[in-house]
Amino acid sequence: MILIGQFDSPFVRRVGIALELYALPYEHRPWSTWANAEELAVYSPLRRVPTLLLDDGECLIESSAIGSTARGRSSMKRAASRCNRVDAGRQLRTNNRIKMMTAMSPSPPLG
Ligand SMILES: N[C@@H](CCC(=O)N[C@@H](CS)C(=O)NCC(=O)O)C(=O)O
Repeated sequence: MILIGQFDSPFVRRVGIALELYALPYEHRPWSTWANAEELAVYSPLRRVPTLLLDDGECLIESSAIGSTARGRSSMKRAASRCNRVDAGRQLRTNNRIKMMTAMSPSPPLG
């Protein structure tokens, strides 16, 4: 899967965090809706991010729809897995990537 969009967008962050938490592997292309408008239009005619390209070539827009798809794929992956142990190393890497994404948020952290 390929996630298109920069993490300064709350919608892109939302999707990035979901993919991390669901442990779904993805490539990130931090394209700008302005600077990369023409490349983006190939996948997202409205030139909006987040845009998620699935491995079968399907292209999803709208963070809520992408989140639902990610949740569905995660459930399928877990069902297919014989062993569901928590991998502490992976959990730490996930936490660090999420921290990196949220550090790009222009608003101060809550709480
Ligand atoms: N409802 C959309 C909102 C996405 C959105 O507004 N993305 C902004 C970036 S934060 C965007 O692509 N703006 C460029 C434009 O609308 O031309 C979602 O949840 O994915």
